[in-house]
Amino acid sequence: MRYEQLSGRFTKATDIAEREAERVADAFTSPLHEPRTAALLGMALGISFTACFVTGLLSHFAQYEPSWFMWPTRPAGLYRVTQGVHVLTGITSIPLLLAKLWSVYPHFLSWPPAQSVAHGIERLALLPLVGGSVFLLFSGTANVARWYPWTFSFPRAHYSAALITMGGLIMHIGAKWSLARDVLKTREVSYEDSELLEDTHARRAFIGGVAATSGLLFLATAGNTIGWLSNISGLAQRRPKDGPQGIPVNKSAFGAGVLPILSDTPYVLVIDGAVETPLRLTLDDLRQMPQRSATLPIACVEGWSASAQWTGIAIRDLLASAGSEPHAKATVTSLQPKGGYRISHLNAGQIADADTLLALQLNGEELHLDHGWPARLIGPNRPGVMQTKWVSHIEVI
Ligand code: HEM
Ligand code: HEM
Ligand SMILES: Nc1nc2c(c(=O)[nH]1)N[C@H]1C(S)=C(S)[C@@H](COP(=O)(O)O)O[C@H]1N2
Ligand SMILES: [Mo]
Repeated sequence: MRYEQLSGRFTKATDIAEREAERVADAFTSPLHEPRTAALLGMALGISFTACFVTGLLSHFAQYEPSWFMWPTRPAGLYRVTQGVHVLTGITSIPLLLAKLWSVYPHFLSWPPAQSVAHGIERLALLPLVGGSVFLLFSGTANVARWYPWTFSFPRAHYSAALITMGGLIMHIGAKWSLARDVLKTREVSYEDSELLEDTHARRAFIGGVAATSGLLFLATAGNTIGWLSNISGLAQRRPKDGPQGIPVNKSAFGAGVLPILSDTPYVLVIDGAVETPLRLTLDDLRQMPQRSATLPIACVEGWSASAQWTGIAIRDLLASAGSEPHAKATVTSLQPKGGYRISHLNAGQIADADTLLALQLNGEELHLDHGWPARLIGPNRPGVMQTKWVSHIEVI
């Protein structure tokens, strides 16, 4: 009844949408299951998933640079912002997705599942959309909580799921756009009709509750990267000031297995590859070279970040002293014997930037072992995973 009053005002909704609406009207005894609720939550999800997708793609390109693209070094804090936004929009989407699925679940019970070929295709696209959304939010949350209940490569699976989900989302928007527009532009409050007014209040309370839950999740996680929120951010996995020398530690020297190596063999840095004179430099050699300081954040892919002052030798000076070409690239390797993060790459722009450092000091002190003593890479606008610690080898390409 109520539903018919509303749907009577649809003028531009497609036939399918209208028939579908009539057919399931009986199942929808609550205003929370009406298309207006689904459309409002859908709009919010459309915005948050697009923000997640764009920032996720940036993270992908920063780490796996295609040949036609060079990830820039400026602004120095860009990745800190984009990856912080990625994790925060992802986490705040969880209540939106749950509410949306709850709002539309009577559709899942409708029979037959499709009324026409077009409707069947539209509904098939829900599989990648819903499956992909659940997978993205689950795998992302587990990853930042450092719980890895899988054996596949997280970035690869998460990346593929993002492409599949966005494909499904585009089809879904195509299918629901006109219905969403119609229900959202209808004036919903009718002061003459008390039943309709009650529904409006119920829906507003529901949407308000979902928004408040998302807001709480935001506050509970944003302290990962916003220092003054860290005291109330109960779910933040890292606090910007917690850790040796005031910076969190991702992988400790013990965990990386570098302690025996550092204590058994004297440290040397090897610079070779496309250079005129391969170099072997001791820690004293490095300390005697011209030093430079820069204030740069560590911005982890997991969304936490913290800024510090780093002092060391500009990579470009280091490579120039070995006689490398100005537009070279380089591969940087850690003493760490195994693990995915022991190697990282520097593109030509990163080498050219004077603030890309082989750092020996953090906030005015010799690096802590856990922050990569004796020498670590730190550069502007680089994802944390690429700020390699315990650097022992630079190969110029
Ligand atoms: C992650 C994003 C989204 C997910 C997972 C999602 C999921 C769903 C599902 C499963 C349905 C039920 C469809 C059926 O069974 O036939 C649905 C319906 C709907 N969605 Fe979305 N949706 C999303 C985003 C959007 C967006 C961006 C819009 C805005 C255009 C939107 C508007 C709608 C509308 C209007 C309905 C129809 C509700 C009804 O007839 O009761 N959705 N959505
Ligand atoms: C709770 C939600 C989410 C969290 C916590 C999360 C977390 C993460 C993390 C930690 C990474 C870095 C992976 C790495 O390089 O090791 C990542 C990458 C990425 N995310 Fe998410 N994510 C979430 C939701 C989403 C959603 C909804 C999308 C797309 C719509 C998405 C798309 C991507 C993409 C494309 C990447 C790049 C993967 C790559 O490096 O190849 N994420 N995400
Ligand atoms: N050799 C090595 N370097 C590494 C890592 C690692 O596991 N091994 N972790 C990286 C990651 S994921 C981050 S976020 C930064 C964190 O630096 P920090 O521990 O000094 O804060 O170090 C990076 N450098
Ligand atoms: Mo990281």
